[in-house]
Amino acid sequence: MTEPAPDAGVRCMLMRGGTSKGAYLLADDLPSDPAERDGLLLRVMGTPDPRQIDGIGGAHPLTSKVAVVSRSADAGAPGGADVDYLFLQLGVDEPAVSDRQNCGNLLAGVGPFAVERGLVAPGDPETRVRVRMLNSGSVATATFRTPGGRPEYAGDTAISGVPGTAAPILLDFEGTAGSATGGALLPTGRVRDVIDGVEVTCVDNGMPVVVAAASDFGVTGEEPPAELEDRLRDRIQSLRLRAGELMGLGDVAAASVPKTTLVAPPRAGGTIGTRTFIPLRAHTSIGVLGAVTVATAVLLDGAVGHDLAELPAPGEPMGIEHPTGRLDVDIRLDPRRDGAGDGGVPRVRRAAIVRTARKLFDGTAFPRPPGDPHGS
Ligand code: NQM
Repeated sequence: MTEPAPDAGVRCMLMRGGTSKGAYLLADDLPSDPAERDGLLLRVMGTPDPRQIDGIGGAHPLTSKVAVVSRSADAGAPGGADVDYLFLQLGVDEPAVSDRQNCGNLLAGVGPFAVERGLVAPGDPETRVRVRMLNSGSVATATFRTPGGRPEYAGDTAISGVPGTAAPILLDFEGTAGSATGGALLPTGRVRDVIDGVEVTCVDNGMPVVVAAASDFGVTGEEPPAELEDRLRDRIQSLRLRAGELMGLGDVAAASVPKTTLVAPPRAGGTIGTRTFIPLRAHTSIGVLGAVTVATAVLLDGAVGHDLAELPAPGEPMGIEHPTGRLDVDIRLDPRRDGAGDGGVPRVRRAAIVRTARKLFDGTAFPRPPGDPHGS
């Protein structure tokens, strides 16, 4: 579309997706030029400003997110997708927009949003939507309730980090290995590396993550996120800058990836304890694909975290403990191995997770005017 008049506003739905919150927009309602689009979105969110007081952002990376959705060109074709989903991570106090990562939490809202906007025909009582995650090219199938052809948000599924309950949304991922790192589950080619004297596993099964033991940072891994953020910021930054190079991501100083997850033995009956940095703010829970990736890592012989984990019985989900509870991930690895590395890397056969999402507001978002000295 052509750039709207500055005060015209843009059609926008605010949704909670999993444990995140973001603005969902149709690609057709946005400028087609990426720089114009990003400038508009920054002004809608109220970035840059630590409080995002003049926009709809929630003053944290987990609430400064955008989903741009459109009908897929190959909708209806065998192996095609129904809708394309571009995830954009917007900075809070920095005027940054990054498309270098997926977001499995916002993904939870994409299916219902696509039905709300008429991009896909709903089923009754449920709808399956194949979503192409444009950030990585991989596809996820979302299955959710649509009784009478309308998305149902109320339900009795609880997810840690969100008060109350809502309707379940099953997310089934395909082809997540090496999402941002050229297709390799272990992008450095090794199951362990040493960075700044600390043993790490650099892994990408949907999200590039550096996995390290909390004990190697002098913490238990049970500390509140804000405390870890203050104590470890400089060490985490140094670690991820070097890891970014080793993972083939180049200079990641201004990028939102790789994330870092400190792992510790589980304390609440789960598989592994985690504290995650995105990339420097501490996550209040853990990202969806972040959790899928960490779960995959701890299944690998020799990976950091493998010896700390209490692995579930075959067929049972893995419980990834985090600061506000636990996220269950169903991961199946194929015992056939391919690629180089320490003994070869198993293939990922299945990764699935249950989330919830909720429509919060639908209407018109009014951006700050362009040319604002604080905006872009
Ligand atoms: O890992 C946070 C989130 C995320 C991303 C982040 C996510 C994922 O919790 O799939 O969902 O890692 O920046 O929304």
